[in-house]
Amino acid sequence: MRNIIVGTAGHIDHGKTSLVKALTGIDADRLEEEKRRGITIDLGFAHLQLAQDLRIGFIDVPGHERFVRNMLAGAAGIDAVLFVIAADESIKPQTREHFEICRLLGVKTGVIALTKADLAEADILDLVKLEVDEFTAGSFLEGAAKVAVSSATGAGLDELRRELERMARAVQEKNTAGAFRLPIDRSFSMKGFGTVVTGTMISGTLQKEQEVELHPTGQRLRVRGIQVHGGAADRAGAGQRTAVNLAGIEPGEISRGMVLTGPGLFQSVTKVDCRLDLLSSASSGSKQAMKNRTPVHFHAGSSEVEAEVRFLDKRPSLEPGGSAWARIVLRDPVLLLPGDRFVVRKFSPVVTIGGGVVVDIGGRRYRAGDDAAARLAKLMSGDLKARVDLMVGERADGIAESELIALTGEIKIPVSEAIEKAGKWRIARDRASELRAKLTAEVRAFHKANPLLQGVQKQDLKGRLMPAAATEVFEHVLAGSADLVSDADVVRLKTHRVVLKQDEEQARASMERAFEQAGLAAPAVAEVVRASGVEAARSRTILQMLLREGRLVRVSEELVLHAPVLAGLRQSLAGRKGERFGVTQFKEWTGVSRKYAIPLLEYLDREHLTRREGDERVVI
Ligand SMILES: Nc1nc2c(ncn2[C@@H]2O[C@H](COP(=O)(O)OP(=O)(O)O)[C@@H](O)[C@H]2O)c(=O)[nH]1
Ligand SMILES: [Mg+2]
Repeated sequence: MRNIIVGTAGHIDHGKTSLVKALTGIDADRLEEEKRRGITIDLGFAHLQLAQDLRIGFIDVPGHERFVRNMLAGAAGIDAVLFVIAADESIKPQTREHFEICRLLGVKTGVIALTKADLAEADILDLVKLEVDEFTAGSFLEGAAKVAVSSATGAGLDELRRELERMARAVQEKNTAGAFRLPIDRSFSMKGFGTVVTGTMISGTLQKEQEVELHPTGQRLRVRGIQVHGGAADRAGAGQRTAVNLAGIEPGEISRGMVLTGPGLFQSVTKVDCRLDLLSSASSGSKQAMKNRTPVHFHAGSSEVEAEVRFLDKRPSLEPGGSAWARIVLRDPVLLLPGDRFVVRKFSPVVTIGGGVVVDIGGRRYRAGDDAAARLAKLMSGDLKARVDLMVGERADGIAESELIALTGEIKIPVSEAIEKAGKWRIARDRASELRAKLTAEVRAFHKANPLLQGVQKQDLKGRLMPAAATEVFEHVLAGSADLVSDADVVRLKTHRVVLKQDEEQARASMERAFEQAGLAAPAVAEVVRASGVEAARSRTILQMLLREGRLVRVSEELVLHAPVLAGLRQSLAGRKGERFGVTQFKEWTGVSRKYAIPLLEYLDREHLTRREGDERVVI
């Protein structure tokens, strides 16, 4: 099933609502006040099954200049426009304003309905057609079908349906495979259901019972039920008008402009870097250049928020008809993603003056000398891979995949030659190489300063060169090094061997001999260090080496034994399996004093060679 959203547009009283009713049988003026006053105030909705595999959802918008903000909330989600111009009135102010809004929002196609054809003579109709051609020349509506219709007589409706179908089959559908996103345009309470919100699903799919996140509040909510174009459904997809019954929230807590997404993916932002286009003075009626820090009303999706425009290309102002790179600072956070279109309106009088496309939501802090314009131009024109490459390249310690998803709005982050994958992180290949070179240099310097040590403690190394990096990234960079190896917590050069100088070799031999000759009645460590023949620091390092290599074994804080001596003790115990003995007996067997016997026995217990049972022990 193809689902296409078509919005009406055009001046008030030109017959938009009547035409939607004539096409669908549905009166989109749903409010009591609308019916009483006979004008559209807020968005209305209708749908039309044009063919078995093609459904159009209509969003009927108000034409009155006072309700353009409501029109904007609906127009943001449309795929195509049903552009309404009354044959007896031709082009009027909101014809122009709605047309400009459609352009700014990036609407790509449409059908032009010349309504109230029953009220216009043939020659007038021809004149209007000429005016419309001139008006739409060079725009997305150039060459669009123009159909003269009358909702009063039904004339032209069949042709209009055919043109709508042709257009709906040609237009690109919304992406159901993308990240789920539903800008909310209504929230109300329904008897027996509770809170219901509606909106045009602009991307992805939604399942019943799924968890969703409400933006900008961040609340996690459960989808209790779904309706698509008025009928209950288990799921809804991009391009469908969707009503969602939400558990766990009051309707008053939700308002137009909020957005539902999948949980934990995105964040609302207050800083939006964008390409801003100002309308020409002819189409905006505004002859003034826009100054830096101009306050505006910012409209995107179904949201509207006060904002301030700050130029990023160092210009003092922007002339009507011009374009600039700008950061728009929003008074309240809004869920926006790159590629989203927006419209800005002036404060007073409130008229549409421009709009554009969101390029970056990262809120990067540009420094003096940064070329923000060049960076944004790259982000705007690049494909996803190029954009990801740029974003990863900007992070010295790499960037989490989840952040790339949040910054791009894309669930599948592509891999590229320029990037290394480090678990759930990405880091630029160049940067990883640079870090590896730095790590190698650091470890080499360490070896030079500490020739008797095996290597650098891993945590020290990270602290020195990649203090803010995720462990995953550090480990990845380390593992990818051709020169470094890490044994447990120590990192060393692959080529590093501890080489002793002659006096150190002698000290090593004499220390080992001291322990060997003393047997179980081992000498005090401090005494051996002192008698080694080299100064204490080196001597202690040599002792560490002997321990690390297993030539010596630390039995307790004070007691270090020569390994073969300890092996001998193990062997003699092996011949006494099952025997019970006391401390006195152990002293007799081994010939050591109590001072040695106690730590030795505790060591044997720990090693599971003996088991303590009251005052006695059993050889296991
Ligand atoms: N004669 C005639 N009147 C129409 C036609 N379409 C709409 N109208 C009338 O024009 C007025 C405005 O129509 P409406 O659909 O509310 O205009 P909207 O403001 O663009 O939605 C209403 O009184 C309609 O009855 C038409 O094709 N022929
Ligand atoms: Mg209307």
